[in-house]
Amino acid sequence: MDLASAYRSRRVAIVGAGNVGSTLAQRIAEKNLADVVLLDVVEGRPQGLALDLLEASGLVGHHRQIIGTNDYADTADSDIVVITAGLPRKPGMSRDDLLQVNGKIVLEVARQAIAYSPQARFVVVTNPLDVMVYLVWKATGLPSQQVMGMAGVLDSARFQTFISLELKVPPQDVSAMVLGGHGDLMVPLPQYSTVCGIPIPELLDQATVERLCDRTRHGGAEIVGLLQRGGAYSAPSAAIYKMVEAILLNQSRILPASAYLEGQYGLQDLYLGVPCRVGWPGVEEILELRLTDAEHDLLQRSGDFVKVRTEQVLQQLM
Ligand code: TXD
Repeated sequence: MDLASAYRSRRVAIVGAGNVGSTLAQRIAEKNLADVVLLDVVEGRPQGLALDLLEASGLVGHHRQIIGTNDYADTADSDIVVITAGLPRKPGMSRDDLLQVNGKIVLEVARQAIAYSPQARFVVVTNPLDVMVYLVWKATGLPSQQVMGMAGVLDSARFQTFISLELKVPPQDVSAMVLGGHGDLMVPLPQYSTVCGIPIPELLDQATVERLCDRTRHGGAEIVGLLQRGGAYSAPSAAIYKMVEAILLNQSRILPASAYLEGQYGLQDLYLGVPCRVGWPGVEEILELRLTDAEHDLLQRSGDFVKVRTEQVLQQLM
């Protein structure tokens, strides 16, 4: 690497300047993590959002470049491409209703973005998440470790919140783990979810644990139902930020991410939420936890569900 590129600012391209994308741009700039390029198909929207964010920079005290654009050439040489482009769920819609329409969008986005940033790491956010990550991996032709999906960090943060509310302890004292596909079949893991190291089944009765797991599984729908227009974006953008930071700062953090499985957990050739070590290479390692038979079965069901849909959309779109 030459000196100029070693010292150039880190750059994150965010494709999809909607609620999640624009909130993520704000978090990245305000925490001084990287320069941001915000891209959308809608003309004026990313430019307007970028200018608005830039005009706040003196007030909040950062010096990051924020560009809004409709042109992929402006995303050139990004270190990370985050894909949030697509349509969100409407009330009553499942994440899978979005399969076809968002599949076409993420394929197009991935093909354009990789042409300008061939070395980038890709973090996919668009729903239905695990299937979309697979499409992006295929479309970019990158090694699978450089392409991952964000969902588990958000689902775990929701579980963490519900545990903290139930036990009246600060959320920072709670560490929660949720695996599986980003959908109703996700697999919260109570015995790997702790308060200062104490597994929650030691602190809560089984019915309460089950209630919190259930609320976590439907955490996205709960917000969609309340908002009526659009979905969650504050916690999602904070969760993406955590992954982007882990990659850019090469933190080797253990985070649940949608990663490509080649036999781990007995699953093959699909993207699914599992605990990963995340750093500059992307997914450095997949951790295989010991699961109960019931959890193992749930993870298999979640994997089967994702795999069928992945194969279906691959046939239709590729
Ligand atoms: O945990 C997770 N993975 C998720 C996923 C958490 C929250 C949101 N989740 C999904 O992310 C959600 O179901 C959607 O599929 C995406 C984006 O959610 P957001 O709430 O930000 O949706 P918006 O506000 O509708 O923004 C989508 C933007 C919007 O500005 C469109 O104009 C743009 O995407 N869009 C495109 N940009 C570029 N290129 C193309 N082709 C395109 N099509 C739409």
